Amino acid sequence: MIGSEEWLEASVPGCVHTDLLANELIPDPFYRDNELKLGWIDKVPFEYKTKFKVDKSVLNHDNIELYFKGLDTYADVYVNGKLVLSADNMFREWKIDVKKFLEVGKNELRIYFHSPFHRGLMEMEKHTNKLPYDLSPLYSFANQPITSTYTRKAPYQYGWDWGPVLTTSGIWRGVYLKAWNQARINNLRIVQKKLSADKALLSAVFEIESMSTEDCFIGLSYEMGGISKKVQGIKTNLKKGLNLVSLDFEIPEPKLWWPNGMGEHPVYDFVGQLNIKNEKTDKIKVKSGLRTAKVICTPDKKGKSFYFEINGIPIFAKGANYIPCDIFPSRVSEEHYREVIQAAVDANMNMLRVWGGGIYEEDIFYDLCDENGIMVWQDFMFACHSYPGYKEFLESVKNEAIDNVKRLRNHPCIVIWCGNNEIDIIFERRVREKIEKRSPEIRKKTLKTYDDLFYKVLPDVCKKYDETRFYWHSSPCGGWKKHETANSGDVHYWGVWHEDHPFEKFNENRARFFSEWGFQSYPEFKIVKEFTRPSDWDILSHVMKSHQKSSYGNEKIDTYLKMYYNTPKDFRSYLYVTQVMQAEAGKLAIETHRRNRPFTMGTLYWQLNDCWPVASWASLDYKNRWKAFHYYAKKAYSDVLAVVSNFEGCFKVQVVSDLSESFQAELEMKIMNFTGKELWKNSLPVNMEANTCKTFFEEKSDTFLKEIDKKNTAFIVRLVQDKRILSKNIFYLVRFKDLNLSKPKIRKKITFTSNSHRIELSTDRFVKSLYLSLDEDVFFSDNFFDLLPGEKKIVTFSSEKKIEDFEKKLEVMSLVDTY
Ligand code: BMA
Repeated sequence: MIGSEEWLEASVPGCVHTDLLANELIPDPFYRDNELKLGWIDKVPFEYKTKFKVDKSVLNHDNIELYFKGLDTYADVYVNGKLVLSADNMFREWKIDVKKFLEVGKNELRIYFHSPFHRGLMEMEKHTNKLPYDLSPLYSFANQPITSTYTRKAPYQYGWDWGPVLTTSGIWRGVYLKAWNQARINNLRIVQKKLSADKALLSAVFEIESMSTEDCFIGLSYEMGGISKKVQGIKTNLKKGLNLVSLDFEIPEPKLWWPNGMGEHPVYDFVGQLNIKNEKTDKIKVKSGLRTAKVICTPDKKGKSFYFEINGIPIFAKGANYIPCDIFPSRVSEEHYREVIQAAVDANMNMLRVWGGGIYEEDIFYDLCDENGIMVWQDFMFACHSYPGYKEFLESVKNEAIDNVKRLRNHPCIVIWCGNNEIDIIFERRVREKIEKRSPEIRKKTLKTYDDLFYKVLPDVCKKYDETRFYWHSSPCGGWKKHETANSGDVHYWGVWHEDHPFEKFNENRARFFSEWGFQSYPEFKIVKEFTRPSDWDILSHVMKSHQKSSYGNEKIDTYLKMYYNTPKDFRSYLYVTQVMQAEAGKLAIETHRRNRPFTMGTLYWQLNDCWPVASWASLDYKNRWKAFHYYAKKAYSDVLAVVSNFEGCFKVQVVSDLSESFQAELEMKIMNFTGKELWKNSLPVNMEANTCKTFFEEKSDTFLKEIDKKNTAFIVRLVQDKRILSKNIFYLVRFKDLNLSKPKIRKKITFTSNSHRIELSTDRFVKSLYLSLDEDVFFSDNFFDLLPGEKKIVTFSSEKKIEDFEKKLEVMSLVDTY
């Protein structure tokens, strides 16, 4: 820290907050309201230094480059006291020729980080006047000036309606010293020109930097499933400077990459080789998968379709919006990435949207999405604000886009580039109105700043560096310079939550593709205990309110609680009921969107994960523990789903299948009262085509449910194939607060074998959203489920050690216990 005499240990990759924390100079930013005490950190500069050894053999190279994978953000870099770089964009990679600054033996690298807050302010002051019309802030989630839009840095660190204001600085990605002679391969891109079952026509495009004109040989091999093959290399001539060399080749019987649930997700390893004068000059390794990916926007009677087509098959996108896993992204471990992607896979998702207010993710994130068949909707990092359009800013964005498109374009998982999050609708709804009143000249200029970024700079980069991928200029929108509408393009549906629409509106609200919708909940009591003291255990306490970043979050939750649930009797019940409410709302939305296929072809809820412990729309908490919604989402996203709906006077049972093959099964339906008595039942054969939704049972609600005591019954549907349950669903006929639930007698039988616990549960009457909890951090195979009388439910969890007094420690509660 500047001004302090002492140099402290620091980590690279890292950031100032985590370094200060490790040196015990600041308290844990997530504990109680500590965040509010740390606002000084982004107002002061910090300096990092290190010594590194360069030996003669390294220094003898013709070129030595200092390579930063990322610097956050305003960083002056000095090598042996000489300024070699002034960085100003967190999302860029920086490569500096440092040969002339290095010495044999010890060298010093020093980096001075300016306060992002002050530098942002300076940029803002310098350029606001030059902007035709100051549009910032359109809206602000934090109470500080929106300097963020003038700084190319992760927007969410300036505060969001689920995130703290912890605006950090630091060497957030790796640093390398790269030495080379003569020529090197900077980049290898695998371009798919034609793909069919019998062969893939590909081109390997090498970007080679050469110090002189040279004859060279370019070679390539690829590996799949342990078998390596060499393709015919080429001889060519390199000119001095940058060269693009294409090597066309074929892969016979290619192994196609498919989204999760549709098939395998094989990833090929490619090794590119550069030889000059029979010497192996350089080598590069990249991975890629073979698939075609299209976004189909075809006009039809209602508007225009919007869906993803992979290898010629229309895919219903099932997934969530993804935000960075930590407010300090440099400390996210590989293990954490594995868990979060695994949680998406386990919940039967096939798509994640990397939302534009976060970061272009680490390579490992995309590697894991490749390996697991998770398609990625990749936003560029712009969200919810107007951004400036001055020359230097556009240039910086262009370079940032080039760096990231080039880094990520070989990943088969990425299926769309998207310009920004919600700026188009904000422009439509707010800015255009505001500027209508201005002179035509100002109006023109203002709109130009938006168009320059999202209709020119970004699509131009995509076209030049990754022409095979689809570019969509904003999420949501209705098409090229068209508003979002239900009938074309993608939609963010926030009527439920932001506009107080009842959950039932999910039924009515139709769109081609829901790229956002959601509902908030609190994390579990166990987690709340980690960041609070007992005196904070009140939703309205100062500390709890510091972990609720939506200005009207608690109000909204209360409004919906009143609509659907009995008032929770205490703090713990409150936390639990908010989770169940979020889960039920999410279930209804997902089921509705899926049964509306093929009109609707995708649903991504807001949001998968959290970046700190907080009340939020996430289905996973900060430590990737499953909230009720994640368990519900897993069921609602299962490949085969039986759905019940009661809407516009029509009671329906439908089956949705995302399977690529047809199947037959039996649909068993019954109405049961809460003590387990069957009041009605029916069973039908089901013949399902691949990838469809079909209605099997349809009655007029009034007539069908006339004699039914709705407060004491539920409709249960099972889809059974050879005694195997493909899908099971329970549908309630009234709102949850109107159910006549009574205290059940729940029997538990617990067995422990090696490292796995098995809990067998049964009940004498209906149990709504049964919740198992333990103080130990364990993962239950199922939770928050409804338990029916006469049913045996097995829940397992693994734990290395036998938990002492397990029976006593295992807590079981359900909705009836909360009021
Ligand atoms: C969406 C997102 C975020 C926000 C969320 C909840 O529209 O794009 O900006 O966090 O709503 O309000």
